[in-house]
Amino acid sequence: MASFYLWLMCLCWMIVLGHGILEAEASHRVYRNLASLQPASPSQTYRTSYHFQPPKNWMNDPNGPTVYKGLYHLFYQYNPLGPDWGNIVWAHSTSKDLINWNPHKAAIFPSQKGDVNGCWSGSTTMLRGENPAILYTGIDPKNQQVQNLAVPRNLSDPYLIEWVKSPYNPLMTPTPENKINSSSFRDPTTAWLGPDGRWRVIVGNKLNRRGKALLYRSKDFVRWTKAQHPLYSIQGTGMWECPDFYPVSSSPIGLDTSTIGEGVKHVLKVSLDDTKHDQYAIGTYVHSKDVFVPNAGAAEKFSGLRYDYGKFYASKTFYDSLKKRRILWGWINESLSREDYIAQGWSGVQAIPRLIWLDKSGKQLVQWPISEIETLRQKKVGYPLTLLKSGSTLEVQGIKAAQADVDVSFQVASQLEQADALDPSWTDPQLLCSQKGASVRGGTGPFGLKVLASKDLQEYTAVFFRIFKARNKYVVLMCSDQSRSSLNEKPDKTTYGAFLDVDPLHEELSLRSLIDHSIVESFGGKGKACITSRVYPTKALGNEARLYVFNYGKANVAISSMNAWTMKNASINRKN
Ligand code: DQQ
Repeated sequence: MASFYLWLMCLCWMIVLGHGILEAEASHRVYRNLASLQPASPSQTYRTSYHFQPPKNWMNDPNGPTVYKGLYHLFYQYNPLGPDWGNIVWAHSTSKDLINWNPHKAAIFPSQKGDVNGCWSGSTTMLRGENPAILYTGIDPKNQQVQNLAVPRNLSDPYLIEWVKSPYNPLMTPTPENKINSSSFRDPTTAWLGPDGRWRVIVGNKLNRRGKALLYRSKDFVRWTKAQHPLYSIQGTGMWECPDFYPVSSSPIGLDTSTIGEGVKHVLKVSLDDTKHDQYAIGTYVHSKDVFVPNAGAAEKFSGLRYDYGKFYASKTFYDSLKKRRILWGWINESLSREDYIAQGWSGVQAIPRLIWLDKSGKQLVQWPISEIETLRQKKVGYPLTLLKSGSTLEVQGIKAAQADVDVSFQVASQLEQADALDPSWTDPQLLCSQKGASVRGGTGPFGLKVLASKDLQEYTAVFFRIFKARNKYVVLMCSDQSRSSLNEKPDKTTYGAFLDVDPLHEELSLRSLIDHSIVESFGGKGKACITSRVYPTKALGNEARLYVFNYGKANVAISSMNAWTMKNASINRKN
């Protein structure tokens, strides 16, 4: 503890002496003078009520999520000194249910040569005997990115409060011989154990414009050797941050990271620094050659598959051995200007943890909020089969609309002849959604929800579907239109969109949205496409927020079922 505070004091001293901007080679630009600015008290206007966030200051990537002795652990990139990126440590919280969290002191903070300039992202691996070990990126005295190891001081402590760093750190370093660019070498994954008894881990990297997942192997988790070839790489994709590599099967039952065998596919996810998108490919892990071979057509630029088509970055999965499932965490950044989030006194929220598995088509992943979130459901309103006539808007009354969980299903099979034709050049769903927002009338659609809406509908975020007729099938577009989400002009209001692999002729179209004051996490087609929006209403705040279901298409649409719940507050990182 004493050394932590000593380090904090040193940092303050460095910050007082330093002025202006220091370029960091990650995706964050360091404004030394801003990184330690704190408003008198953090603003609560846009704080969430059941999403994970610290009481104040800056948070980015989720780090090293795991479960140990019945307790869930989440570490995260955190600036203890202010609401902007800088001074990064691994903050730490634990939970019994992944919903309510208790804060602890920082688990990993600069204390060695190998991390004196920062403790960046990494992952936890369960070594034999269920002993956790963390590999993370340290920034050394020369500002080089190196990989370090930390292990718990006391394995009998389920809270894993104290972490001890390996005296052999750094374990993986950039050298002229290994041709690793020292400013593009970071974010080790959870390691997996091969049939030959050696551990494997990948580290994000780029060489010129080629993004790479560098592969390392080790017998003892301490001495690591770089493989001749990367696990996978793609020309022209830029830096691969926070890679993730894990097995999946087409069942929500998850697989431990080292699982290989019949019927098992592998997922390679990378966080593309250039676009701030978390993209993934599904394929085969050929363990005899230690390479990842994407499914046909899935390779080039990850063929556009994303975990979430809104704000969701630097994500990480872990295998929950308690409940035999794979869980995904992801960081939701602010859409405010730097000036405004600094004035707010905090920045960044974590998305609700999601169950993740392979769709039965084998072509994509499916995500769904963990079932524990349903324990926060309070007052419920339900609607029976309802006809939503063309041009109608219906208010969902009786719940607290600023903090809600809503699940609605639409039937449109009998109304598809009115669907507009899809122009073959409309291949970019985000662009299509921005051109055809919620106020653009179509044949079948737009229909869906207006959330965080003001009573006069001057403000709302519209999450909706629109159906097009292609040559021999119907195409479903899912949009989150933020153009009217706030009367404040300053926040970024980019509209997001995704194509949804659901056949509206034979299937219902479902939409679930988790609404939490300034966050809307939406799951279309039972989790086949997810869109997270960060919004800042000025009127639709607290009890003034409303929820509507609407249909602005020419065709009538049937609501086959709709349930909505008020969500109660979770207890998140409150000081005891
Ligand atoms: N954030 C970390 C890096 C990572 C980036 C630094 C992704 O390790 O590459 O805070 O957001």
